[in-house]
Amino acid sequence: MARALITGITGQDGLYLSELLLSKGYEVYGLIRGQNNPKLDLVRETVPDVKLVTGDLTDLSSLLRALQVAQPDEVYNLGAISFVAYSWENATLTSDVTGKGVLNILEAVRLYSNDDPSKVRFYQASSSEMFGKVQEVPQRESTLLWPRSPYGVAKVFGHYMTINYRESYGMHASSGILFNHESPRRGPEFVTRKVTQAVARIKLGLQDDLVLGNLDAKRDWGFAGDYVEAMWLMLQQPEADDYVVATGETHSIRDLLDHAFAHVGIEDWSGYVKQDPRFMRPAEVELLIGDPAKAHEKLGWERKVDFPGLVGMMVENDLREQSGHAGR
Ligand code: NAP
Ligand code: F7E
Repeated sequence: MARALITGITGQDGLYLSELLLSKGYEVYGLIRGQNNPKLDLVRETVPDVKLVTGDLTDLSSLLRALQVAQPDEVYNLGAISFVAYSWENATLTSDVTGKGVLNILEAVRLYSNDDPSKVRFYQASSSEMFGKVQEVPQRESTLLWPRSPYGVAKVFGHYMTINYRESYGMHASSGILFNHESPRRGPEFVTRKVTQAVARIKLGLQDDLVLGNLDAKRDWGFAGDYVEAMWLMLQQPEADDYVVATGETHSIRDLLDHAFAHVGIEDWSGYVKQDPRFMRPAEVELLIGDPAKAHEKLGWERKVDFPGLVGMMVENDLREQSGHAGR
């Protein structure tokens, strides 16, 4: 039975990846941080077969201990401070966790493997935020990186550190440059979930309006359940490599609003949406659109859920969740 250790087990991707690996017969270990993590119950309910080990990406010896307990064949490093807007207010912490945390786990894997590069395969959760002020459209593996936030800068450090461990120690270390991926499990601080939750609440009469920042930014949005399959596929390849995972389509926040409101029968959302500079970013990533050709050709990866399907799935989920509140 293959064994995997996942950092970021309490997050959106950690839950989907756990489900995928369990369905393939893996023994799955999840790294969980904190003395009394508020998401512990969620993980236990969603993926009861995952075994939890305590640890933190900023604490190298806790990572070594977790590796000794899990004895993994594959390590998926999904743990990070992942909210871009928050990263300006907490730049040092973001650098420590999202950047230096990658070095800590790579070093822990190297020490645990006793310099045997065939012992553990490693996945790093890199991000399209590394492209930032994009230097090429669409963005591919070779596109010059130009990050625009402390989060993006920290991810660039982790990306190059992953490549460096592959080149220096022969480690099977792959970096997945994933574009935005969303789901009903997405945190409510991200724009897709903020919109679908608000649309459901407006439809149910629980909320009057929705306050957002920049409506003109464009993102390449896919479904998280599809993207974790690409992570797994990367670690099944004979050679480690870097891959863009994206849909190849881009949509503005306005398009997202069109689809989400239309799903509940509201064609003109202008009276419900307000803008506030509080939600504008000091440096915006205006346009992201990825070229997933390499992932298609080498991994055989294809997305299954399209943009209208994704938005519809999220609105339906939020209508179900919020109708509980409406009934009270
Ligand atoms: P998420 O829902 O925000 O989850 C982040 C996870 O990181 C949580 O489990 C969190 O645990 C954990 N974490 C935070 N600080 C940690 C620390 N000091 N030590 C160990 N774990 C820590 O993120 P996601 O959407 O699932 O994304 C997974 C990964 O992919 C992240 O690295 C993210 O940056 C990257 N990524 C995401 C996207 C996307 O669109 N979703 C795109 C590209 C890359 P707690 O519950 O303890 O806070
Ligand atoms: O913002 C705009 C905002 O916070 C998307 C993370 O998973 O994907 C995610 O990062 C866009 C930006 O995601 C609001 O200015 C407008 O242009 O949903 P987001 P993100 O910053 O793209 C990447 C790939 C990651 O790696 C990250 O970890 O939406 N926007 N108004 C808003 N965004 C938010 N959050 N809230 C608003 O009110």
